[in-house]
Amino acid sequence: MRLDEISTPSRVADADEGVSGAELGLAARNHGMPLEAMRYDVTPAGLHYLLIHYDIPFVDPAAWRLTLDGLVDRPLTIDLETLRAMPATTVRSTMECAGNGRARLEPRPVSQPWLVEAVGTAEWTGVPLRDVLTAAGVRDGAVDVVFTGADHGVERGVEQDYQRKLTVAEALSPDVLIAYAMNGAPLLPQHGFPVRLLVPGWYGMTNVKWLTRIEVLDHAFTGFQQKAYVVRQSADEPGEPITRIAPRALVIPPGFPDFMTRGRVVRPGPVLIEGRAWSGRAPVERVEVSVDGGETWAEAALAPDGGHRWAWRRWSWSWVAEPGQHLVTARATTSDGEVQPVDAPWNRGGFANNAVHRIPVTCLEA
Ligand SMILES: Nc1nc2c(c(=O)[nH]1)N[C@H]1C(S)=C(S)[C@@H](COP(=O)(O)O)O[C@H]1N2
Ligand SMILES: [Mo]
Repeated sequence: MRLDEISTPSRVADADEGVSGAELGLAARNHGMPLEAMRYDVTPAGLHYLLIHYDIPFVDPAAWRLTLDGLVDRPLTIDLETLRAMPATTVRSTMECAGNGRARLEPRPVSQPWLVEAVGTAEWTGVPLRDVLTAAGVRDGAVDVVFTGADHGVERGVEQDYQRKLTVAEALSPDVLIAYAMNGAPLLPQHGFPVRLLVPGWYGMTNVKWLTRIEVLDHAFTGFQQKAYVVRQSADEPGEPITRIAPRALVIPPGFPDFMTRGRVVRPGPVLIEGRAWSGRAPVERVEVSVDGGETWAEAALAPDGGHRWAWRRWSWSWVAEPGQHLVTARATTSDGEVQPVDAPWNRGGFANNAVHRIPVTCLEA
C-alpha cells in the first residue's frame, strides 16, 4: 500500500452530492463558533472555532524547545521558561479560517465543510517575533521565514509536518507574536499548546500551532500548505496566494431557533439586529442591514474599535418586525470601499467566501 492510495486528491462535489461521512468526521473534530457567541467582545476559549489538519500533538512543556536557525548570525534554542521571561505583548485579534463559507459554494469543494462559523476573537499574549528574529540577527539575502508545527500527517498523498511561511518583511511586522497565552491562560492543546504563531489580520492557516522551528531561508518557500491555500479555478493553475482576511459582517441569529432546522422565530415588534464585522485588509467603516434579502439597506450603528485594530467590531440596528417571512442580511464595507459580494466568488479550494450572511426569519402573528 502506498500513501497516495489512502490519501485522496482534492475534488469538487457532484451537483446533488450531500456532505460525506469523511466531511462529517472533519466537521465533528473542527467545530465552529456558535454565532450567539458574537455577544462576547473576546470569545471564551472553548467557543473559539478550531481547525486541525492532522492530530493534536501531545507536547511535554518541559521538553519543548523552539529552534530559530537558517540564515541568521546566532541560531537560538529557546525553552518555555525563557520565552515567558521575555518582554511580552497582548493583541486582541479576530481569526478566521480561509475555508469559512466553503460549504455554501456551488459546486462545493470537498473539505472541511464550514458554513460561516469558522471565526473567533481572542487576546493573544506572547513575544513579538521581531524581537526574537532581531536577537538572532537575520542575515542579508534572507527571503522567507518558515514556521513548522509539531503535527504530522498526509494530505493529497504528501506526507508532511504542518509548515507555512511569511516573507522577512511580513515576519518583522510588530504585531506578529510567538504566542503562549490565549485570553490570559496557557494555550489549550487544541489551540497550539505550548506556543503558536499569531499573525493578526491574516487568515487562520498562517497562525502555525505547536510551533517548534523557525527557519530563515535565502529562497522562496514552496511547501505543501503554501501551494494549497491559493485562489484558483482549476487544480492545474498555481493560483493567487491567500493572505489577509476579506471584510465580513455576521449577524447574531435573532429570536429563538427551531431545533432541527435552526430556522429563526421572532414575535412582532422591536427586534435588535446585531453582530460583528471585521477585516484583515482596510478597516471596516460601515455595516448595512437588510430584512428583505438585500433589496433595501439601512445603516447599522458601528461601535468604535476601542484601539483593537485587529478585532471585530460590534454593530446593531433596531428592527420592528411584522408577521411573515423575512431574510435578514448584513454587509460590511471597508475604508478602501471594498464591499462584501452578494454572490459567492467561486474557487476550487473554497477559500475566502465572504458573501453576505443571510438568515431567514419567521415573524409569528401577534
Ligand atoms: N501546526 C498547525 N497549525 C495550524 C493548523 C494545523 O493544522 N496545524 N491549522 C491552521 C488553520 S487552517 C487555522 S484556520 C488555524 C485555526 O486556529 P484555531 O484552531 O486556534 O482556531 O490554525 C492554523 N494553524
Ligand atoms: Mo483554516
